Amino acid sequence: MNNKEIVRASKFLSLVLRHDPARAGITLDPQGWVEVEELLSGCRRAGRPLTPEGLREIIDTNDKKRFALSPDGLRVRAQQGHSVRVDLSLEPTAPPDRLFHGTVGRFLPPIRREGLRPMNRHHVHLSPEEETARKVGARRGSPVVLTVDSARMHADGHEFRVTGNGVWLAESVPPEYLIG
Ligand code: HQG
Repeated sequence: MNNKEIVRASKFLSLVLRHDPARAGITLDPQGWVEVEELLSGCRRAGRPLTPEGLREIIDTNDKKRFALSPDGLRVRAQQGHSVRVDLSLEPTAPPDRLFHGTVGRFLPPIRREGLRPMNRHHVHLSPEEETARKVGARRGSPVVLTVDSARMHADGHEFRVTGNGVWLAESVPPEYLIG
């Protein structure tokens, strides 16, 4: 596949593995997994055919490692970003002292008021590097990076989890933990 085809197929996979499995006529198990064969036949039925090699290429080359194969190689899931309810079985983990969230200026008034909320996802997404957060914010306009005092949040009993591709998740970030 060329780069354009890979990006296009990867977007379709994000859609079915995170948000709308019915689009490919598949169902995800409670942990978000689907059999590779079921996914590939679903993609074919949906008019978006994908070979096993193509799927492998997407999993291996994806810039954010969005998808993961099960250890036995038979199942695949999205590593994060779901809007359908899934239990990724991630253990609470102590975060780095600071985490970053990228957003845009127009969201700042409600964020300052009520903190960061998961909106349509299940968690607030945070990153350990400022640069990554800047890119996340830039998807929506001129980016604003917020710094989260994750050390203090954690000390106060808030749980953090980290996905297989290094995204830190929190249920919310109350406004008092936003610095700067
Ligand atoms: C904002 C992509 C108003 C929040 C990225 C964000 C990321 C509030 C938007 C991942 C708010 C939600 C997640 C509040 C938060 N009032 N707005 N109280 N609290 N917001 O897309 O973090 O490419 O659900 O700042 O790279 O932008 O999909 O979250 O702007 O890792 O793999 O509400 O998605 O990854 O937007 O992005 P999103 P996000 P993938």
